[in-house]
Amino acid sequence: IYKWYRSGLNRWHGPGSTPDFQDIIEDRCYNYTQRIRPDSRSRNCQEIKQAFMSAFISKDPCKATKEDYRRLIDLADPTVPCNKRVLWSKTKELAREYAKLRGLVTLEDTLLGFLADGLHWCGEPGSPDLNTWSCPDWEKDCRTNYRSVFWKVLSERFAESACGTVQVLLNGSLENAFDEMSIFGRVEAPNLKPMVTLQVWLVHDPGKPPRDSCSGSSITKLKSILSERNVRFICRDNLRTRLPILSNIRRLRKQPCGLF
Ligand code: N1C
Repeated sequence: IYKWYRSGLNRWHGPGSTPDFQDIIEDRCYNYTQRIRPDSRSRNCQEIKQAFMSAFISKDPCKATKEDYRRLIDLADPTVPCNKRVLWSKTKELAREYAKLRGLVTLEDTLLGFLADGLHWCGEPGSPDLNTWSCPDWEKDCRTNYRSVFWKVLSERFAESACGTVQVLLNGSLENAFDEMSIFGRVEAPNLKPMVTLQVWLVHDPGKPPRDSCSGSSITKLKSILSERNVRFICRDNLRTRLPILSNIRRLRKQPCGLF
């Protein structure tokens, strides 16, 4: 019976739920609401944790819907300013450093983004527990898994409610800095509001020659998606910085032509 049980829980190709998921959510929630953003102190962390758990516990891990997260999102709707948003694709650490230095915000600066950052979670029909053996992988198992749907819903809301100038850091050390299949490509860029300006920063590793540029085909594709939506577009490339961890951020900040 144990063997059967284990093989059932082990059938997905992605990492299993993060151990102590519930405790991490709770700790992060108190940390965020009391220390990081004390203006959000009125949020009820117990209720938020319960809403998160009941979104996916005992459910088929491949049948996540937006609806499943509705209650959680209602409880923790972000209040970050609409004109200070930073998006990213394959440049997460750098984007966060950049946002911090410029007083801007990424999705991980909102309560829900902060709670779920770097975690994995999924349940199992008929079980009150998280599956810590494996969770569905986006490519190999199913796209409608609870983690993907979560980031999709959050990213969509973050992008569609943005205003003014939105910045995005893309990775110019890749062949296609703009990846149509990424969350930025599928969800965020196509949901920006007309009249928003998207400022693209194409950054690349100083140790390597850039592989993509503002005039390359992937960025041209992005430009056309945006122009259909009446989103204004500015692109700057040849910005050298270490990816993904930025060790020389302070030095770059002092350079007049650098990203900072
Ligand atoms: O698929 P991506 O990047 O283009 O998604 C990034 C894009 C950002 O602008 C964020 O606003 O979408 C948002 N976002 C997150 O904030 C986030 N935090 C953690 C999307 N995904 C996020 N994750 C996880 O990293 C999630 O599991 C997702 O699949 C990856 C995104 O990686 P990417 O391809 O570099």
